[in-house]
Amino acid sequence: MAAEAAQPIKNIKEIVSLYRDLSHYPTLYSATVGPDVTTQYGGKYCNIYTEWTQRDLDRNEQVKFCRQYIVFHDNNTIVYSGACGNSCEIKGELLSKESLSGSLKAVLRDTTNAKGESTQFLEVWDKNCKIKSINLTSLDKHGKVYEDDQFGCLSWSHSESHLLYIAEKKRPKTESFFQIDSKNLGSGVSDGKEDAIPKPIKGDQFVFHEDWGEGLVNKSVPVLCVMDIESGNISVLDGIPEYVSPGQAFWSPDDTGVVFVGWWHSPYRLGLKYCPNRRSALFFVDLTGGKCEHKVIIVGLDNAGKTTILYQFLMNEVVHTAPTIGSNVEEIVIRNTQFLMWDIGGQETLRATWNSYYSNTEFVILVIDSTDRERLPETREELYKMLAHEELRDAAVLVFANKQDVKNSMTASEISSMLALGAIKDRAWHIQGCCALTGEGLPAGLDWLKSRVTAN
Ligand SMILES: Nc1nc2c(ncn2[C@@H]2O[C@H](COP(=O)(O)OP(=O)(O)OP(=O)(O)O)[C@@H](O)[C@H]2O)c(=O)[nH]1
Ligand SMILES: [Mg+2]
Repeated sequence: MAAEAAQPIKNIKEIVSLYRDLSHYPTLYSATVGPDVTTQYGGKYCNIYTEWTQRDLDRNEQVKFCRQYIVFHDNNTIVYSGACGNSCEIKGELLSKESLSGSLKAVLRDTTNAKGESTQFLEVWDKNCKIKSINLTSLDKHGKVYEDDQFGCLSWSHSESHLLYIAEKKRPKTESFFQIDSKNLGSGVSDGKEDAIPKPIKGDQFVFHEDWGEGLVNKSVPVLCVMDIESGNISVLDGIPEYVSPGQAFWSPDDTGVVFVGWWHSPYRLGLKYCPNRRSALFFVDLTGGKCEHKVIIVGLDNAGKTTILYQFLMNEVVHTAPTIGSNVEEIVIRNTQFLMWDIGGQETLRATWNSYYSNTEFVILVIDSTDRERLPETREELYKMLAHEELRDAAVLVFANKQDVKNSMTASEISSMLALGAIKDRAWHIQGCCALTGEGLPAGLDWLKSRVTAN
């Protein structure tokens, strides 16, 4: 045989026949091992689902088919294994994925509707039937789903209630400058949802959108999409940096977030396929609270101006205050950074409760009535008690020397030395003179907070 093989085949018929024979050998495309099932007699078995591709010379197509196997075992040895039934061709499936327990299967299917337009469906199957079928094209939350190996994915959440996939970002519709009637375009938008259709952008119909090219033509701005299987709701995740294209996403172990690979666009997209050593990194999207918040507590003796300061931050105006019993909490956003600020009542009897606010605190704002010389030692005592507290070990301290508008009030540097702030070496601190009534000095304090967040 070896000696014969060395002879080149010259007869074309023989070559055709050999090629036809060889084309019958399929290539394994994917395999999924199902969960172990214990039978009532104690034996165990599992299913293996496999997908194969094969050249169909008569149709001039690459066809895909599936084959299932069953494996009986006793944990150590295989008792029996064999194919279950015959192979069966798979058509129209762009992606498919079994859930972790093996009880459900998600399929992304491409079909052609009556008008000849391609339509994508996301389907969920169980052992018996198709239990969900969602027309992604008519929902119009995003463009085509990515089915490629580079970016594409179809990931089940551990709870098996959500699916994650990548799709092209939805683009606003465009039309020519000469388009007269922008309505009644018959653009294939079904279901008569006319209320919220955005107006097409005039003159943008030829705008070039750089794509990833090669095998990734028309893949330009991928977005992460999550489908809630129960409700059929689809959400496009935000919070992904604009300078990367996300792909190959999967769920974190507790389903509280999503991990993905992000590929940098710069200097240009084209070339990823044949130049795969492009800049990329792993990213994590936290789905619990959405954005990250920094916890701040505002403390100080009663009448120092804490509540007045909090509402100056929030509304830029002076509110009428009464002594705070308990606390006020507000979310303050400083140039895209969220701070959750807790203003806590400062009366003596309330100070014992301060420590119940300490956990996860990143910043302590200590407000001082700069006119109240007598009680500065009391403030100092409270400050050092706080700094010694374990839960505030990593917290930075911002001191507001408030009521600078009042004549003869102590200056920030006087207060700084009387509080011995210079002795604080284990954390960042800053003192800022201010007047809560006019707001003077408050932005400078906030800038310092923001700068500490960036520094960390
Ligand atoms: N002159 C002057 N008065 C101020 C200033 N800031 C606050 N005040 C006044 O001081 C008083 C006490 O202000 P609050 O903000 O209620 O004080 P607090 O620190 O929240 O007090 P507790 O809730 O009891 O802890 C109010 O009458 C404010 O109008 C300031 O910068 N200058
Ligand atoms: Mg108050």
